[in-house]
Amino acid sequence: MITVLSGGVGAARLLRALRRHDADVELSAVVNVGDDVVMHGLTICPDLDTIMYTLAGVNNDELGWGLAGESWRVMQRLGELGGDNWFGLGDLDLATHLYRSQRLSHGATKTEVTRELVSKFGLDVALLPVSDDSITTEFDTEMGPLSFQEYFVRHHHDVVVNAVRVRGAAAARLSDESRDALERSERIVIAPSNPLISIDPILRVPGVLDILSQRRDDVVAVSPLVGGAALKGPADRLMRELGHDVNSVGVARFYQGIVGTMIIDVVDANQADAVSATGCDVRVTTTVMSDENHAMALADAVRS
Ligand code: FO1
Repeated sequence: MITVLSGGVGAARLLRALRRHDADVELSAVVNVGDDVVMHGLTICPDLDTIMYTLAGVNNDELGWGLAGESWRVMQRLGELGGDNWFGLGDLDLATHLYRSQRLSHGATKTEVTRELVSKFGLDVALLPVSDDSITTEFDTEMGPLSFQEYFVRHHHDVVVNAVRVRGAAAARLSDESRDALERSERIVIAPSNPLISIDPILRVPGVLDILSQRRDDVVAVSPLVGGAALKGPADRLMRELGHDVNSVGVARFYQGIVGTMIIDVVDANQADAVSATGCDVRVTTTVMSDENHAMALADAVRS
C-alpha cells in the first residue's frame, strides 16, 4: 500500500502515474481540506475534486481545476443577477458540489461523501480528507486578512503574504481512515504540492507528525520546486515571502525530521549534497510529469 499526502494538481498527477505504474498496488491519498470553501451555500473541496477528476480522466487540463468540456451558463446568469461569480463554478462541476452539500446537510461526513463520489467516478484509489472537522487556511496579507480562495482566486495570489494561518487544524481529529492508511502503508509519499499551503495543513492535524516521524524511513517527499520555481501556483513566492530558501534545500528543511528520502529534479542535481546535509537520502530524477515516460520515471523513484 502507498499513501500520498496530497494537495491538488501535482498530487493528482503523481497518483495517476502511480496507478499506471502498478495497476494492482493499493493506493490512497490523505488530502488537504484547508482550501475547502462554502460558496452560495455549497461545500467545495478543490483538492479532493482535482484529484478525483484527474484520476477519472475528466479534468480540465488547461485550467488545472474543474471538468473538461465545461460550460459556464449558471455563473454567467449569476453575474447578470449581480451575484458573486469570481469563483468559477462550471455547470457540470456544480453537480458535484450539489451532491456533496446535500449529503453533508443530511449528516454524512466528508469522508463518507468522498467515498461515494469516488465510487460513482469508478476509481480504485481511496481519497481520504485528512479530517472531517473544519480546517481553514487563511492569509495575513498586505491587504489585511484574506480567506484562501480570496487570496488564490480573487487576487490571483498576487498579494504579499506576511503569515499563513490554518484555523481549526490543531483541534481537528485525524480521520480513522487517514490514520489507518498512514499506519499501514509500506510507503508514504509527500506529493510535489505546495509545502506551505497544501501539505502543512495536513501536517498540523494532531497525530500526523508523530506517525511520519516514527515512520521516517518509509517517507519520501518530492520537491515541488524545480530550478527554484514552482511549476504552478505560488509555492516559490510564498516560500520567499515567509523566509524559506526558494529551492529544494528549503523544501528539505521544511520537511526535516519526517522525511527519509527527498526526490529532487535533475535540474537541481547540484543541490543534492545540501539536501542530504538536512539529514535525509536524496534521489535525483525527473520530477516534471510532462509526459508518460517522465511520470513513470518519477513513479519508479518514489517506489524504489
Ligand atoms: N481556480 C482559479 O484560479 N479560478 C477559479 O475560478 C477556480 C474555481 C474553482 C472551482 C472549483 C474548484 O474545485 C476549484 C476551483 N479553482 C479555481 C481552483 C482552486 O481554487 C485552487 O487551485 C486550489 O484551491 C489550490 O489548490
